[in-house]
Amino acid sequence: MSLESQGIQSKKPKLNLNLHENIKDLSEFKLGSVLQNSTNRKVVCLRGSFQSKEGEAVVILEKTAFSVDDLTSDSKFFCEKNQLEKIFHNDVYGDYKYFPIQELNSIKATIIHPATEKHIAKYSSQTFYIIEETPDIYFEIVLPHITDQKFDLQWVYNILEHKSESDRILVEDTDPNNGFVMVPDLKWNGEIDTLYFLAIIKKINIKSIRDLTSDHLPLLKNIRDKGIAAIKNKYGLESSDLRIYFHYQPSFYHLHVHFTYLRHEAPGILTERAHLLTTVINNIELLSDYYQRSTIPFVVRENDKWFDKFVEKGIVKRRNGI
Ligand code: G7M
Repeated sequence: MSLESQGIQSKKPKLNLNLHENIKDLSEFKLGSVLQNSTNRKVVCLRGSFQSKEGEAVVILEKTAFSVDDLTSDSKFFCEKNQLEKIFHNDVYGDYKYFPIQELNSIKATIIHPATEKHIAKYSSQTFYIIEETPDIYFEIVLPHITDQKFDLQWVYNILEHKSESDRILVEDTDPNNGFVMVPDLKWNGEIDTLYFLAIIKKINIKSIRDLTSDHLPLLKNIRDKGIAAIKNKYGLESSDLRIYFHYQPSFYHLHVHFTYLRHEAPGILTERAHLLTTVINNIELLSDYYQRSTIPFVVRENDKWFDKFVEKGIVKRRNGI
């Protein structure tokens, strides 16, 4: 049964759907402002627009990690086509700029167009606060916000219905209760060193870990076992090489699990956001309604729409001018 026939409609605006079909370079991108420049992660997030295209755009450029596979002694990293430009040398120390050939020198680009205010807020640098979310806060503030905001899940349904990314599916289980689709995360550049998959469940009524009970143990164990087996089969990694986790809060409310390479420090793995799948399973096995009874901390940004509600209720205090 299609998601439309279950009454779930696309909320996507019908604008400019062809940008991603034809774009070859960024010459038509008109930069408005730099939303964020992370010198640590080597990511820059830009706001702007495309000439003759309606709506705003967010462009994220990321210098990618080295791949060990490219670093063999006969690799193109060490050939004469690459330019080495000396800045200075002093005794045994030399400081250079190195310009490897184009194929070794790509930048990962993510383009969001048309971008909404939510996208722009998400990629802007902001002040963060921790909220200790009790079940009462969840029902009073968080759940109504999730319901009101009508998060656009069209890209998720496109994956589940094989309308997009179907050629990227690593593993799929079509069972209506315990099934899921596993695809490379949008952020992954395909290098094994930064391996990153996303398992998206087939069922449509589980928003986040808050909804999980012992009824969902078969689903969670199925994702764990089949996801690990698929990664082992294709990439030769063991379960002990993987960090498998949920985000709380997630950025979209249709349950999904992150599978990343343990040695890759993916964004969103800090303790205030990541919940290991095995810990979640263990907690539910100990107490079926663990996630309905728990206080679950999460981080909120000052520019998020719901931030003011937490301030109004006295749950968090705005830091003045800091
Ligand atoms: O924080 P949260 O648990 O909601 O993580 C959502 C994940 O979905 C992030 O890691 C995103 O990079 C990933 N993601 C977002 N979009 C829009 C897409 C998409 O269109 N395709 C894929 N494969 N991953 C996405």
